[in-house]
Amino acid sequence: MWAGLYLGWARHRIVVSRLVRGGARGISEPVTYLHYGTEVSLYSGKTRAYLRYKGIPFEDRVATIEVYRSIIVPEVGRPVIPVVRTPDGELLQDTTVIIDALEQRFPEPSIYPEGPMQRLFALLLEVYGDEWLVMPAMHYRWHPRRDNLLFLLRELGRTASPRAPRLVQPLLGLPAAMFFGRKYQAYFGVTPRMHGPIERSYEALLRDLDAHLADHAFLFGTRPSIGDLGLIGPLYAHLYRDPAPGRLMRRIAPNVARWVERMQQPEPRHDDGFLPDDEVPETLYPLLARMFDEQLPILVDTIGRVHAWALEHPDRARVSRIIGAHRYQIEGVSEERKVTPFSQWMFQRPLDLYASLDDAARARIDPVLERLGGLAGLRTEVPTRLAYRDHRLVVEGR
Ligand SMILES: N[C@@H](CCC(=O)N[C@@H](CS)C(=O)NCC(=O)O)C(=O)O
Repeated sequence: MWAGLYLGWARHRIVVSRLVRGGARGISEPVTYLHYGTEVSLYSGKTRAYLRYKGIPFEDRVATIEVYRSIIVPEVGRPVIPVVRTPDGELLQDTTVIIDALEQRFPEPSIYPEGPMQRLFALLLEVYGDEWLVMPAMHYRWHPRRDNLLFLLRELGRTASPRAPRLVQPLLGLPAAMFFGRKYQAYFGVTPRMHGPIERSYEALLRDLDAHLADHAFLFGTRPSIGDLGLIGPLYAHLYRDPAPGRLMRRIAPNVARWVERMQQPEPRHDDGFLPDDEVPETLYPLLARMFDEQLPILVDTIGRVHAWALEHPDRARVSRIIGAHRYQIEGVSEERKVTPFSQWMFQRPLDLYASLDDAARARIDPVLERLGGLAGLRTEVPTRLAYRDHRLVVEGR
């Protein structure tokens, strides 16, 4: 169905040409952004897909041990990827911050739909991808060890020390494998009892998304949105690219696999923008209902926990990465996971949009939210707002 759509790349190229400035002697020099990340990293897949779709000239730089030591840790304050260096030397971190900073510089074509319903659902699906689907991503990466481990050790070793002999690289990948392979279990509460529920939920999600993508190139039409970018993080590096989950995706959700390829390797294609009249296809409803059922209670609880934490720590501006634990539930089975204030900061984006809607928009959107189980959650007040400042999560106003 999409074979006829590969036309009209010119719009993207206009953006690129705006970047070409005259040099000191009148010679044009391309201005390049540097993207520090790696193919195996979940969040790097989000920013790389964004940079490619927008046609922003950038260079992918592998986040080697040396890059962490000399650039990321000194400037960001902790080892985290992806980061983007702008041509004027600024270092941006956090995928949402990176995307929003670049949207200001390259507004067209925007990845934020204008229509309030599409925009709200796109922001919700960004939170879902970034902050929830990381659970199946980690599970399917580290649990099927026999299928994935050698591939991962090679990839992690190649990233850490690209110049080391190839035979030695898997050994050099071990520290990262031990760090990530263990850390996520307690962090997200992915204990053995949750393996079945997480797999059932993820496979149902794949089938739902596959049905949607049989009729649409992206979530909201012929252009990727911030929602697509949220989903591509977990659905690329881990769930498409790692051997075991990659086979699963290609087998039960081939349209999702093709969407991953479209997201990661955008080619000149026809871009009619988002669907007209702020339409959200009903084929997306099961995804939203699943998010509301599994993640929304955790997001709402996080808001209460953050407020209590802020009251207990009146002198602290910087918020801890983890502030206790709470229980979550998937497919009727519950487990404990860490409370991560960062998720609140992401959730504030759709909450703020919802709070700003006029009566006409609410009259249209509320019945859909009600039907899908999200209305009460989206009416949550945020007594302690969080901000992301200088690469740190802080209490707003402190
Ligand atoms: N919310 C952040 C998350 C970045 C992140 O967690 N990146 C991973 C790699 S994909 C990482 O560097 N983790 C190191 C850590 O969490 O200590 C973003 O969107 O950039």
